[in-house]
Amino acid sequence: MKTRVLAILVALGVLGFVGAFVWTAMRPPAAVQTASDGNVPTASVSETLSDGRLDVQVYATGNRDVRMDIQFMPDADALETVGMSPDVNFAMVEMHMDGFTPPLELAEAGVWRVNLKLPMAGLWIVNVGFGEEFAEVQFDAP
Ligand SMILES: [Cu+2]
Repeated sequence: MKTRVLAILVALGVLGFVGAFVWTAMRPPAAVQTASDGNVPTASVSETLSDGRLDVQVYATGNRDVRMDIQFMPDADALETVGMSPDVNFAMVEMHMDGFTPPLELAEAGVWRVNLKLPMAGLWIVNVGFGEEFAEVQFDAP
């Protein structure tokens, strides 16, 4: 009698164990967020400069295409940066290759956008700032 109860318990245990595996295999996969869909930044950086706060988001959307959003929120007493566009420079990491400055598109006051195709896929570094002060972020561009 005791053996039979034990056998049933073992059988139930095995059933639960197998069931958990089957459930894992069959349930719908969790949504995977990838940087390449253009909604989640590939890289971003926020820097507090002496005149305000600078936020940069880089979206490497594949095929060497890159979009970059820049926001600058000047402090109330900002003097230097009023009406200025940030300086932007792209360069490759660990490569002796000339950097370049892409054209900036002014979306609204303090908001700029960059759209470009990089000359090469790989690890890039971008500087965004005003004069001596800048934010720097690295990203991998497929
Ligand atoms: Cu290169």
